[in-house]
Amino acid sequence: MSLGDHVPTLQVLDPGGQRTDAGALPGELRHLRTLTPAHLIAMYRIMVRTRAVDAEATALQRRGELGLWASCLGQEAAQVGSAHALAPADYAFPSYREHGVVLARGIDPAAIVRLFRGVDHGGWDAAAHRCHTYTLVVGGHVLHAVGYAMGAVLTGRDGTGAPTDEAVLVYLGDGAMAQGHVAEALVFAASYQAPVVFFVQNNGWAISTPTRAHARAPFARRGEGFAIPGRRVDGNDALACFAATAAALADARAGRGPAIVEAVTYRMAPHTTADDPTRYRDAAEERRWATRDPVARLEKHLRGIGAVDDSSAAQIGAEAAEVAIRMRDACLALGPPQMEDLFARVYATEHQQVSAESAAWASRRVSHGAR
Ligand SMILES: Cc1ncc(C[n+]2csc(CCOP(=O)(O)OP(=O)(O)O)c2C)c(N)n1
Ligand SMILES: [Mg+2]
Repeated sequence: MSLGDHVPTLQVLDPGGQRTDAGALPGELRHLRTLTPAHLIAMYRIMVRTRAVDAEATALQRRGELGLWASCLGQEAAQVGSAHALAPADYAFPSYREHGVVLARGIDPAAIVRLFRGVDHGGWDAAAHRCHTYTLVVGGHVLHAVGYAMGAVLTGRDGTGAPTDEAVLVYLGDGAMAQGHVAEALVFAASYQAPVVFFVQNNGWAISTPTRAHARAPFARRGEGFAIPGRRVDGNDALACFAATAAALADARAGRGPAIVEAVTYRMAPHTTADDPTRYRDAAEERRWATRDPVARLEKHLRGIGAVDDSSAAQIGAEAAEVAIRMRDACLALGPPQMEDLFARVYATEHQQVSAESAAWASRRVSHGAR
């Protein structure tokens, strides 16, 4: 028996950038009405920047300046559209390819490359930006996000015990949804009615494992047994991602508990720079998704409503290129990773296990004949 793939999908912009509002619920329409052309241009600007930063970081990795890079190419609408729904006091928990979310939170992209160069465990001040640092343990941060949301309710607004209206937005992938600890996170979120929205970017793949291999029903329905409502959206449509996330976050802030938003999108790039997708997926699939490009879709819409023209689009592109160049220059100004530093900065104070690992690394290094 199959639960099928038939759940309603919210699409606000069709691939040609025309407004359809297909499947929009009243709450979502209300949030869409709050968007001015200036909001849409702000979203578009961050999406274009994200793409430029992503391409530059990929080039830096190819030149040996970064150890690894996880591209978000094709997922800019899912990330920037949803992050646009965050209020300043809300808290975001990205996984490891949410560069669009990080930029939307006002974090300098030069901070992101610090992690991928191996000079930092994080790169930015999570509390100041209300955006947690990246987690590479798949789904590990989903428990942290739920715990944080439970804590926000327990300690109240600014720790005063007064009711809080802070919500948490946690980003996870289709593959992460198969992790046991993510199921535990759903149990706790539902039991405590924690103010947390699970934003699942279903990009079709968990490295080389296709989504269909481990998910027999849409992720929008995964919450049913936990009593967590779910919603599926076109993940290449920034406005659909905004509207569904804004409605879910508003419910969470109002004490109506957690929700799942499944954004159906596609990872246009390799899993990371260490991956070769030609070994496991079809070029025709990539070509099909290229016709649904999320940045082009929002741009078509903006041109259609007269909010962007050739000259302003070129200016936004030039600004994005400058941001990427500044990130490259900042990266090249960083020295090589210092392993001793990395061990020293795991905990604020010395820790027995880390000290043992540091000593083991040092003796291995000597046995390999390093300086
Ligand atoms: C606990 C754990 N298991 C395995 C891995 C190796 N790994 C890294 S990313 C990944 C796939 C994750 O896929 P998904 O959740 O769909 O996210 P995406 O990479 O597609 O954004 C795996 C298996 C890991 N980092 N952590
Ligand atoms: Mg995936």
